[in-house]
Amino acid sequence: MTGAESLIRTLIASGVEMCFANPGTTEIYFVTALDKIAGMRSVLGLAETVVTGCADGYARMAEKPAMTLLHCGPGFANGIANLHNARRANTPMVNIVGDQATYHRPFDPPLTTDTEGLTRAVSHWVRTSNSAQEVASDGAAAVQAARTAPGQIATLIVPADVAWSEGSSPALSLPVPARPQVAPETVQTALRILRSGEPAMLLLSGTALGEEGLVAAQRIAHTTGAKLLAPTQVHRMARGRGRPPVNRIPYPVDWAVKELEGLKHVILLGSRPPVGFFAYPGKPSLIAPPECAMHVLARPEQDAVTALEWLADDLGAPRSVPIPEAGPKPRFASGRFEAEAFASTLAALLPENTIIVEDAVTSGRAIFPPTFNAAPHDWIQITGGAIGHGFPCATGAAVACPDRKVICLQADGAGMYSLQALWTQARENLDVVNVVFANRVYLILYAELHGAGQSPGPASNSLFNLGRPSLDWVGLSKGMGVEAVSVETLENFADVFRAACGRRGPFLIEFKTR
Ligand SMILES: Cc1ncc(C[n+]2csc(CCOP(=O)(O)OP(=O)(O)O)c2C)c(N)n1
Repeated sequence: MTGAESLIRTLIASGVEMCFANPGTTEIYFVTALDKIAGMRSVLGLAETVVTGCADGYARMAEKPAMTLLHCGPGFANGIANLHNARRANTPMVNIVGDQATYHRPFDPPLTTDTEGLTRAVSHWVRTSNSAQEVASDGAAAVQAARTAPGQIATLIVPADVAWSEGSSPALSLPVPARPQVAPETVQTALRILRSGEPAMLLLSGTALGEEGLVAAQRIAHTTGAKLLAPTQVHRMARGRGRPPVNRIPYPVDWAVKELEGLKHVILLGSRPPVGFFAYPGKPSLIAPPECAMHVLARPEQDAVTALEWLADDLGAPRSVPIPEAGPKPRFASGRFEAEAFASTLAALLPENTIIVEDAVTSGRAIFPPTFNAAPHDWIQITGGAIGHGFPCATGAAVACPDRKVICLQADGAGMYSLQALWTQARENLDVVNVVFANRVYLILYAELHGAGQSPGPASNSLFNLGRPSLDWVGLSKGMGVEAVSVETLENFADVFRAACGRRGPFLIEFKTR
C-alpha cells in the first residue's frame, strides 16, 4: 500500500469523509488513492481560498473536520486568508499539503519554498511526514489535533515520495480528549459577581452560542438582570423565533463603547476580552470601561454550556424563562435597498432551518437585529476579517447540510475574492441562494476615510470604486453555471427570493443597492 493510500484510509477511519481539493503533480498519488478507496467525497475548488473556505463552512456545520488537499507552499499560501478566518472561528481542519520529494527538494525546483513556515502562520499543528511508514500515524495525529477542543487547524506536509512509496499501512484513529469542565470554584466566583447586583454582562462565544448555551444564558439573565452579548463576529449562532435574542457587540468602536458603558463585570464564555476591530487615534483599544473587570468563566476549549447550566441552577433560575421580545415582527418592505428594510423582508421570507452565511460588510451589519424574529436558523459569519469568505463558506455549509437551505449574504467587493466557489455550487448542485449586495464600491473604506476627516481624491476613487467597468454579477454567475437575476427594489427582491427558495440548487440574486 502506498503512503497516500494508508493516509486516506486512516483519515476515513478517523471520521473524515470530505476532501476539498485543488491538487497538483505532488498530490497525484492522493488523487489515485481517492479513486481507489470508498468513503471520501472529493470536491474541487477552483482556487485554494475556495478550498479552505469550503472546509471551514463544512466543519462549522458538520462539527467535524474536512480534509483539504493543497499543492505545495504556493497552493497553501493561496488558501491562507480563509484558513485565517477558520482559525479565528476555532474550526477543526486537516490540511494535507503535497510537496517536493525528499531527495528532489535539495535541487531547488520551481515550487520549492518554506512550506512549513507558510503553514505555521495559520496552523495550530504542523508536521512533515518523513516516510511512508509514518504518514498514516501522522494523519491520525493530525485528526486528533484538529478535533481537540476548541477545534484546531492541523497541517500535514507530505513529500511526493512519501505519498508514492509502498510498504505503508493504515493507522488506528486516536482518541479525542473531551472538553475540560470548568472548575466549580470558577462557577462560584461568577455566582458571587452576579449576586453582587453590580452591572454585569455575559459575553458568549463558541459553543455558548448554540441553542442549549443560549437557553442557559437566558435563565441567568432573567434571574440576575445580567446583559447578554456576543462578539462582533460569531462563528455560528442559533437564532430566530423561540431562541433567546442575543445581539453582537457593534462594529463601530464608539457604538461598542456605548453598548458596554456602565458595566462593572464582563464574564467571558469562550470569548476574549472585547477589543476594537482596529485602532483609531484617540479611541480606546479595549471596549469595556476601564473600571470594568474581566472574568473568565469558560475558556474557548472548556465546556461553556455545562458551566452556564451549573451557574443557572446554582442561581436558582427557573428551568424555563420567558424569551424577551426582540424588535419588530418581520414585514415586507418596498422601495430601494435599505439594510434594515431588506432584513425585515428577508426575515419574513426566510425558510425554516436555514443556514445564513454572512460576509456582507456594510450591508450586513444592520441585518442581524431584524432577523431575530425570523424562522429558526443558524448564522455563520466571517470571523477573521479576511474578506472573501462568504461564497466558499456557504458552499462548504451546503455540502455539510444537504437538507437545509443556505443563504449567502455577500458584499460585492468581498465576493470578487472567491467567486469561483459559485462554480463548485453549480457542479455539486448545492442548495444555496446567494445574495450579492452590488453597491459597486468598497463602501466601508469610503466610510473609514470620511471617519478620518478626509475627502476622497483621485487615488481614493481609483482604489475604492468598482464601477469602471461595472461588475455584471448575473453574467459572472451564469458563466459559472449558476442561474442569476438582478433586482433593484425590495418588492422585486421578495419575489425573486421567494421563487429561489422554492426550488433546489444554486441561485444568485444581484441586488443593485445604489
Ligand atoms: C483579505 C482582505 N483584503 C482586504 C481587506 C480590506 N478591506 C476591508 S473591507 C474592504 C472592501 C469591502 O467592500 P465590499 O465587499 O464591496 O463591501 P462594502 O464595504 O461595499 O459593504 C476591503 C478591501 C480585508 N479586510 N481582507
